[in-house]
Amino acid sequence: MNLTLRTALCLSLLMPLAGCPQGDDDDDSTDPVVDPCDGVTAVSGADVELESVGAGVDRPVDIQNAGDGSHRIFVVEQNGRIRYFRDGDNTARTWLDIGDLVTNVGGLGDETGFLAMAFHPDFGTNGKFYVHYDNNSEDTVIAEFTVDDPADGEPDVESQRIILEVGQPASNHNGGAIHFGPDGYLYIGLGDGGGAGDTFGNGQNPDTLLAKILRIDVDNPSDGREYGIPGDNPFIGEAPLDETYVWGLRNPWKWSFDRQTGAMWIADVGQNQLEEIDVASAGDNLGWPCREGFEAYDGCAGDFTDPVFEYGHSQGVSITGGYVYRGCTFTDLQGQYFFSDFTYAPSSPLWSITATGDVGDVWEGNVGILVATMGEDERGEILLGDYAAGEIFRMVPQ
Ligand SMILES: [Ca+2]
Repeated sequence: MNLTLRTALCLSLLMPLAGCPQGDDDDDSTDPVVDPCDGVTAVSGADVELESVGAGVDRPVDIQNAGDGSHRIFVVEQNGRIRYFRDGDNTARTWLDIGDLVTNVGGLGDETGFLAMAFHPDFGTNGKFYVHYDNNSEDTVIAEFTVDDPADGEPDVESQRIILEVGQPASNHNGGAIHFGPDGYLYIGLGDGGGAGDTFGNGQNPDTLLAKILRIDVDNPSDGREYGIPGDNPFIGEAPLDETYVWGLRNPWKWSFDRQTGAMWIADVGQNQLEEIDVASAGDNLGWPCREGFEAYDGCAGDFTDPVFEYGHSQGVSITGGYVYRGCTFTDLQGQYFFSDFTYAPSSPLWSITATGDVGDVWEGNVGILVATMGEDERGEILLGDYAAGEIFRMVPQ
């Protein structure tokens, strides 16, 4: 399971080092009381290996932290539960079970079920978190739950407030990850609805919530909806749907924000040939199905934003997007985007690229597990979930 560090990454000036490994160059006026890197030994030039956080979870498809200082690691199980590991304790505990609300998941490769969760930025005080699942009709649901005692309690299933429902024409390409941005808005990634080659014509259709990253305000419902529209969303007054933030996606199973820069990194799962990584901004059209990766797919025309990276199906089959490393431990991995692919062959990859898609001086390793999701702990250390074995791992120095 050990990986080989090929060479250390020299950071460009565009991606300054996170403050935490050095510990003294943050803006003190906005620092939390406790430095999250206190007690962590930073290393440079170390090889990476994976260390088990805990096992005994079933089909992990999302890994999140609550950002509340508890250092708990929460795991979404595809069949409808949220489990968690307490800091330093490898016992998987059940936190929420919404299996009755979530469609029954079939065999390997089934894209339905409980897909993702996101903690409200004020979870520590308001106990609110958000989930993305496919209901018993296999339609998309985004819902809010509340736990009365965020530090120690368990949420009540009855606390559900459904925020958004979107009809799904097929069982695949349901999207996945949801995250709060640094602006406090909730972003939701949805796929093109399914089939193959954009069967339902949603990729370039501005009049559907599918095939997009949506941006909504869950704290201020308005206009008869369970959410509000941020006033600076890019298509207000232009496109039919004010929720649209980025469009032209095929299936953004995993995407994330760089916790330092706020950049949006999207891993868009490909059709039969190419997997792509995009760094997207408000209003970007990523081109599906006119384009896939840097190449023409349907060949239709438009004003499209190119990805930063693509790879072919000789190297993987379905990209599992990850996170830009901003942890406390590896000083020389700062700013690298780590990702994987849902396959064992030709390897079970853990790869990284730089912010500009450079693969010259980055990690490339075979971790030997089936990675459907990655995550970050509260310190920004990168986590990986083994879908097949139900175990969660952390990247640590060898
Ligand atoms: Ca679908």
